[in-house]
Parts: sequence; structure tokens; C-alpha cells
Amino acid sequence: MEKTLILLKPDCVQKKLVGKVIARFEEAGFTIRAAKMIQLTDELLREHYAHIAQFPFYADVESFMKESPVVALVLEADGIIDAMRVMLGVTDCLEAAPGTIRAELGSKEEGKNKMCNIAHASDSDEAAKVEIARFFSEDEIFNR
Ligand code: FUP
Repeated sequence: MEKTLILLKPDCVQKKLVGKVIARFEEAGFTIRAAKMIQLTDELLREHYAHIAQFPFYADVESFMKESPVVALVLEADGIIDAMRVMLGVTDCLEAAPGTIRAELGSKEEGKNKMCNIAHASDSDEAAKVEIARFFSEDEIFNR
């Protein structure tokens, strides 16, 4: 069984789409192993987004991700990392395939279409392990 770290981003929380998105995850057969609402800090964001910190758009991503608390989840299923990224669609909501969460629920507004994209999901098993440990302690994850 594989686990992934999901962050339901401030746009998802502000648009009151948390329930709808979690319902889609559960309908897909994914099991919730951990869940909590957290306010992201600059420090956490610099760790989480170390791979984009050098880009000019980083400052906008940092302030957007602090606009409201986010909902962090650990979800589990066979092959969930790939399945989740298919279900979300590509980063840019304007390019995400029809039927994906980002295409249906993400922002289509110029300048927001790559940032306000509803959810983050881990992009590999190695990344998932690091990201899960970043946001959850072992006693917050329920393996039954
Ligand atoms: P993803 O794995 O789909 O969340 O995307 P990335 O890790 O490539 O991007 C990290 C964050 O940077 C995302 F929230 C989107 C944002 N981003 C932009 O705002 N502009 C860009 O051109 C690329 C990414």
C-alpha cells in the first residue's frame, strides 16, 4: 500500500470545496489515514516548496498558501501517487484534462491558473515519505 500527502490549498478552503474534494477521494477508494487543518508558515513553505523557491513566482505562492489554513491529509491506496496525480490533473488548471479536479474546480483566471489549483499531492514515493513526516507525527497517522 502506498501513501501520499495532500494539502487542500487556501482556494479549496475558501471556495468551500473541502467536502467535495474529500468525497471524490473517498469515492475513488482512497483511505484517509490522517487529517488536520493547519496554518502554513514561511518556514514550512520554504521546506515544502524548496524546488521552486528560486523562481520569481515563489513570493506569490508563499503569500497565497498563507491566505487561510489548509487541510492536510494522508491518503492510502495501491498506486495512489500516480492515481492521485491523474485525478488532480496537471499544475496549470487551464491545461488540466477534462474531468480532473483542477480542470473542474481550480482557477481559470490568468495569473492564478497555476497557483490556485485546489490541492498539492506528493509526486513520488520518496517525496511522500518526506512530506508526510513534515506535516504529521507518527501518532497522528492511523493505520487501521
Ligand atoms: P504540483 O506538483 O502540480 O503542485 O506543481 P509544482 O510542484 O510544479 O508547483 C508548485 C507550486 O508552484 C504549485 F502550487 C503551483 C505553483 N506554480 C506557479 O505558481 N507558477 C508556475 O509557473 C509553476 C508552479
